[in-house]
Amino acid sequence: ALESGMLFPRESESRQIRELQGMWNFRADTSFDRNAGFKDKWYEQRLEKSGPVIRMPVPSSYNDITVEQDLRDHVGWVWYERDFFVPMDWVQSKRIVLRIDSAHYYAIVFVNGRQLTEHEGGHLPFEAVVNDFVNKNVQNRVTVAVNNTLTPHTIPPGRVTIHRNSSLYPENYMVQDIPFDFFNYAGLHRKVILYATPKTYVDDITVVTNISGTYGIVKYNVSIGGNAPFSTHIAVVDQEYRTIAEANESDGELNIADARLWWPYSMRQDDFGYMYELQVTVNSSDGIDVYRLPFGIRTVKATDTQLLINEEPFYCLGFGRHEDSDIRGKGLDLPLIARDYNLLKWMGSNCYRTSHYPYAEEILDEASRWGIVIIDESPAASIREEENFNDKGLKRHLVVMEELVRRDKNKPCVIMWSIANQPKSENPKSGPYFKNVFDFIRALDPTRPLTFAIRNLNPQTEYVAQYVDILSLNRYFGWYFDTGHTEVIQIHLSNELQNWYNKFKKPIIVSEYGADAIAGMHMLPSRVFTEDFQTDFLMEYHAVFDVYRKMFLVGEMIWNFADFMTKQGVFRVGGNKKGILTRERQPKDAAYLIRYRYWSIINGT
Ligand code: GCB
Repeated sequence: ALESGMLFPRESESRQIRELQGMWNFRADTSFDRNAGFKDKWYEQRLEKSGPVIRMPVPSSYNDITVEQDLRDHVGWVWYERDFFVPMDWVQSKRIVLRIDSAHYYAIVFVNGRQLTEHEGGHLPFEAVVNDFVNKNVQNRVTVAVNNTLTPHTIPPGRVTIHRNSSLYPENYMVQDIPFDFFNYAGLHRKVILYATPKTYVDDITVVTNISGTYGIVKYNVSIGGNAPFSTHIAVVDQEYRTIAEANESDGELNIADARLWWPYSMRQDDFGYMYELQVTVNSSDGIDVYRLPFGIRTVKATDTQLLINEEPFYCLGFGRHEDSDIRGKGLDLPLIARDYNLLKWMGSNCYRTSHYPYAEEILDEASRWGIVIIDESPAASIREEENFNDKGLKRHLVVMEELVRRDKNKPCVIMWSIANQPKSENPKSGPYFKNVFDFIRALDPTRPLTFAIRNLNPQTEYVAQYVDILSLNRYFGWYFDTGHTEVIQIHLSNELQNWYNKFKKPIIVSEYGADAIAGMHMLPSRVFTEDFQTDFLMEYHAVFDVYRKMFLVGEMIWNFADFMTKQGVFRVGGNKKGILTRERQPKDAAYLIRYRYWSIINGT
């Protein structure tokens, strides 16, 4: 089990934050064995003493910042470094933490030349206390080595091939093969933060809510870190800053009279995304620590035909998405986040899946406020090879699930966990492997339904679907099958929905369906890759959805919200073009179709 909490750093009267964003020094290790940085101890002195450095913005992927193909396609370690200062009063009395919100894929962190911590896996945060590492009166140096290498036992899996045939390839020629359809962007993708708390502090909070009549029931558990004896005070505060319930126990239940529930905006256009705060105060000889956790009161349940939020049926009008944009790759970008939510709302989308990895907390916290529902997916994309299904990979998968639940458990927008995308679930080995993952996550969080995105077309040879609460099907009739033939989509899709429902008797979300369209390309009658075809294609699916959403279909998600970058390949013209928006977030024709459809369904017209 994980040793501590991972509360999102929030400022309060007892907590201070210094963000270490900006231009860092950067050097890719292009040495023959990709190991010069460790052999020559680049972290022991300034990085520029080791050789030439360039300037690199944090947060951002490093791949598309320069004009060098070598850096875009680099495999192995890169090194980041910058100076920072620690406020004097922090050094005297505070617990000082260095936190990295995402470093893809493997990271080792040094402070003033000494190793502070290491972490495996992008997309999820890690942190360490730095009090014993920092200097009081002079500047400090943080050095982060990040390695993007994926193996058959990383989550997600991948493989590095070294070509040995020196008559065809340069010596030690390395390429990274990735089995998933998005570019393996790397680097310090999200914030690097230095923050301070009292030495006895709020370490973790878990909130689980329920509804009884007009009451909201708030079960909470607080864990405290540090050594001093302490007392706690818990308060539920509403959006007008009124305290509406209080307690002194660190573990308990509070009843909220006339509770305002957290609703998706599509279900309550006048009262959505309502957030309370659990204000936790710890009082000890180390001082007072205050942490305010935003939460919402809501329930989620799957029946055998429906997905219920607050006991009312919810229908997902959504998308698969990516953290992806021009230049910054997967780098956190607030203007982009805001633009995306404005576009989602413009189209009437009430829901999306964080395909194919956990998104930044800044993104999810906006979803909670916008009343948009999230299916929170793990980074386990494309576990498809024989050698992925073994104990090493499984162990890693469980750690990732635990880190994901620890980070996102209190977010009201998250209504479901997606354990994986498109594993080879027709391989008998996937059965026991995934049973482990499902059992594990159900024990961690019994309050949310579970799913994974299914590529297998045959429910008769399916080994994992039996463990889910909701079936998520990724389907490409008319695109990867019967390419260009929109006229067969309806037959294929209805058969498919019936077959899967009949076998498993569980609600279904079509979690992917979509067609590439090059923005601006038109042909009538339509052909693949035109905007016309994308629109025709979607309409065929919608005709079927409109029949089954009155039965057991609980959601539809277009692949994809926006065009995104992939590895190079003969099927990918400058990336995957299945977006109904361009990568620059401007609409293709299909966006207007979706806007009309989603809002008509929301408004019941
Ligand atoms: C899928 C994958 C997604 C791909 C998509 C496609 O099934 O889940 O990652 O991008 O198909 O466009 O091929």
